[in-house]
Amino acid sequence: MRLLRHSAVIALQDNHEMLAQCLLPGECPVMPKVTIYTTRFCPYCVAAKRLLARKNVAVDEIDVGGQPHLRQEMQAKAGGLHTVPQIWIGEVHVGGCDELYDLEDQGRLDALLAGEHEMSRTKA
Ligand SMILES: N[C@@H](CCC(=O)N[C@@H](CS)C(=O)NCC(=O)O)C(=O)O
Repeated sequence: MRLLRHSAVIALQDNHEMLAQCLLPGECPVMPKVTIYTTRFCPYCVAAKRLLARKNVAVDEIDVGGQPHLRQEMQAKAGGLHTVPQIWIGEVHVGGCDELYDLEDQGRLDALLAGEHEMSRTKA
């Protein structure tokens, strides 16, 4: 739904290249890139990805399993948090799965995904 709305705006600009970019994760010039650090067999990761998929959000997924340098990168970005998932919407660090669902329950997730964020936080 949201993707269609953005696509329509871009199509109105008669810029097919931009429209094509919107179909690739993290390439849309309108919607913020969503990054999620995960491991396999992580139920919280599955639940977080399920919510984002339900909203037709393409994600840039970084599997840190067996990749200590990627887990370190995640931890450094997340202010020391080590659990997966860790989720960013654009520059905004959402936190983990629980925080993502909290945003949804508060009715704030869609705005954040649309790039209309008032939020700036690093959640413990
Ligand atoms: N409250 C967290 C819980 C996340 C969590 O416990 N994830 C597990 C994997 S499913 C984890 O990272 N455990 C510790 C570890 O692997 O270092 C959230 O909602 O994301």
